[in-house]
Amino acid sequence: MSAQRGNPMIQKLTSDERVQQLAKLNGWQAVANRDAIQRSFQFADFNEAFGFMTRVAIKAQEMDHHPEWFNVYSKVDITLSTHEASGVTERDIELATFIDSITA
Ligand code: H2B
Repeated sequence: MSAQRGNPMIQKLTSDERVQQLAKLNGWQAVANRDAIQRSFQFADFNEAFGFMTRVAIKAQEMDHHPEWFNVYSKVDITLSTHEASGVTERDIELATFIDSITA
């Protein structure tokens, strides 16, 4: 496998580590049938939802770690997984922690 630009190889969390880290987050759940975590957000309207998405996008670009997400009007569903590790890593936990911090 070729090296990824800028990103050192990263390891999936073990299932014990994943349980521990999920417990520190706010409302994130393991996805069924896939090594990923997800949370749904409900905002007052599209303006609030898209403002939130903009803040997450800026952080994601800084981290070079990007969410899978789905938006309809005031609802945003986010799934986090590290593609190059095919699973949840500390990068997903870091991004989820940031997302929690701006929606507290
Ligand atoms: N985002 C996520 N969620 N997982 C990755 O493995 C990933 C990414 N890899 N954003 C990054 C970009 C990689 O493609 C670039 C080349 O660093």
